[in-house]
Amino acid sequence: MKPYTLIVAATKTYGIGINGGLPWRLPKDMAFFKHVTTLIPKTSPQHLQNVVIMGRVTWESIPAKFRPLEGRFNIVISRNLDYDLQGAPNTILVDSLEKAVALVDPERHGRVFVIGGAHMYQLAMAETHCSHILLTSIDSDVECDTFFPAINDTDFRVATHQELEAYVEQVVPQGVQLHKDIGYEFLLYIRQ
Ligand code: FOL
Repeated sequence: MKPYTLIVAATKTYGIGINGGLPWRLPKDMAFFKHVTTLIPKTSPQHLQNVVIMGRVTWESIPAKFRPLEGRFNIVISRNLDYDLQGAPNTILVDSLEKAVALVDPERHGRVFVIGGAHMYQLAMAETHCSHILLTSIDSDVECDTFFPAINDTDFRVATHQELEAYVEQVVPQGVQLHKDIGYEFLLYIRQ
C-alpha cells in the first residue's frame, strides 16, 4: 500500500472546524494546501495526478465552486454508498478508508493526501502508512467543535524547515506568519 500524508490546519488545541466549515480564512494557507496537494514531485512522471481522500462531511464543507478539487483525483468516504455526488467528475465514492487507499493506482496517481475531517484524520493517523503530517499550526483561540487527533511525538518527529521545503519543492515562509490578527506556522511531521 502507498504511504499517505495528512494535511490539516489546526489550533494549538487541535481545533479544525466549526459549524461544518473552517473557523478562519487564511488565503496563504489555502494557497499552500492547493499547491501541495496538486504538485507532482519533479522526479515523478508529470502525467500523474495526486489523490485527495476525504470524509463526506469534508466534501460537503468545500464550497460547491471548488468541488471536486481540480487537478486532483477526489475520493469521498461515506458508509452510505447511495450518497449523491451530483455527477462530480474525477470523483468516486467508497465506504472505507481501506478501500480508498486500495484504489490508488501507482500508474495514474502520485501523492496521496487525507484532507479530513476529524474522523478520517483519526483513522488515517493510526496507520503506519501515514508517513507525513503537514500541519499549519494556528495561534488562535477561535471556538471549534471539531478536533484533530493529538500528534504523538513517539510516532512522529518535527521535520526541519529544510525537510519541509524539500517535501513541498517550494520556498515556505519560516516561523510564525500573520494574517490580520491570526498567527500561523507551516510544519511538517515525519513518522519515525
Ligand atoms: N489543510 C490546510 N493546511 N489548510 C486547510 O484549510 C485545509 N482544509 C482542509 C483540509 N486540509 C487543510 C479541508 N477543507 C478547500 C476548502 C475547504 C477545505 C479544503 C479545501 C478548497 O476550496 N480548496 C480549493 C482552493 C480554494 C481557494 O482558492 O480559496 C483548492 O483548489 O484546493
